[in-house]
Amino acid sequence: MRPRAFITGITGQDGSYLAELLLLKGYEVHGLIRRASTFNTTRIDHLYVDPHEDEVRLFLHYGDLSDGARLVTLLSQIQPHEVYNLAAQSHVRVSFDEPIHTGNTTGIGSARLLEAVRTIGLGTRFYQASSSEMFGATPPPQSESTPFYPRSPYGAAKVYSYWMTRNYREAYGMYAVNGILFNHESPRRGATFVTRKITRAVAAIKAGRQDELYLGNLDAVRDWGYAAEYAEGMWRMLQADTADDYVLATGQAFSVRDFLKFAFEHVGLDWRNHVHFDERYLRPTEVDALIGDATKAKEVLDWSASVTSPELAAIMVDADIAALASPDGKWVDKVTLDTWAPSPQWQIKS
Ligand code: NDP
Ligand code: GDR
Repeated sequence: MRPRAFITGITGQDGSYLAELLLLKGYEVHGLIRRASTFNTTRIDHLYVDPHEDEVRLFLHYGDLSDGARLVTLLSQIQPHEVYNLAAQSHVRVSFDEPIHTGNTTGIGSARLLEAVRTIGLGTRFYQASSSEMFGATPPPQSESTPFYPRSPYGAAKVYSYWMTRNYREAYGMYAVNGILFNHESPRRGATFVTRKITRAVAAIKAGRQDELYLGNLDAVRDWGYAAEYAEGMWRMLQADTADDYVLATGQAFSVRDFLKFAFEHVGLDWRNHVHFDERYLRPTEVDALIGDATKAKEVLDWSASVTSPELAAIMVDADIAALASPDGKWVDKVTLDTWAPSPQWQIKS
């Protein structure tokens, strides 16, 4: 029987790569989308097939993590084998402006979905998009056994979802796992996260359309990986014999300043001629350094990251230059899984 997956957050960066990957693996994919007055499906438009055609395997359903009844109805109809909970208010800085909304979506939204999975009672496997932000102020390296010390409403909401996922596993015997993912980026990354903000600016500056870029804290250290590779790690977590929690990370640490250097130098520019400080991009409490130890994922899932920040910056700058040159502005990178194991090789196709 064809495996069926349900993805919340399918219109986001990770949801789009995961949908692509699961379709490549032969799944029937169902995604939750929010009704909006403008189209919000740009990242998955290239996967969409008119429902009147034959061989349709991607289905989109309106809904929202704030509406628990809708989640029960949908899961009852779809009867998925796997549920991936990727939906969230995912911006750390914005979570200080909207702490209640963030708690309701990023925190309690997960509880609503867990409860819906439990209610339909079909043994569905559940993946929770947990985050390195849960470690917050705890110094690196961070692994599955590192204590949490969240530094934002977003981080606190993710800690709640992490423990709810573990509790459903322990209380009800559900196959429910936390993927504790460190920062992962791509040409599909939201434009207000720092890497994409930088690479879009580099493309615009190179094209002569922009001259300045305003940023906050350049000293923050992150472990930036490539989102397409992380989607495979999520899937592998749900294929393991027993449910467990895993860190996915590259183990490589770079500062925002390093990433600036990689991105600007890729097109022969000096970032110091273009970047200015703006305090509006500072956070009330910052997370200074996140560097992951993904040994367990390597040992149990045979997953490891191959792309680190210097290469990632080049991939993203090249993609933003291509996007700027595209006539309709609808350019989306397309990824194909050519050879994954044992060493992951992904190809970007324009
Ligand atoms: P994005 O911000 O790109 O995508 C978030 C998705 O959630 C979008 O599809 C968005 O829909 C959807 N969404 C937001 N609120 C709701 C809601 N109330 N109901 C239903 N859907 C909603 O995030 P990423 O793809 O980068 O991340 C995926 C998940 O992984 C998130 O949970 C994030 O917190 C987590 N994570 C991300 C990491 C990263 O580095 N990218 C690292 C660790 C964890 P819409 O398109 O309509 O806005
Ligand atoms: P982060 O990602 O907070 O780690 O959360 P983000 O790219 O927003 O910030 C990374 C670091 O860069 C510093 N910074 C800036 N950040 C933004 N957005 N804009 C700026 O202008 C800027 N200048 C400096 C930040 O202070 C921070 O230290 C991401 C999200 O995807 C979360 O959902 C996910 O859980 C974590 O990664 C792991």
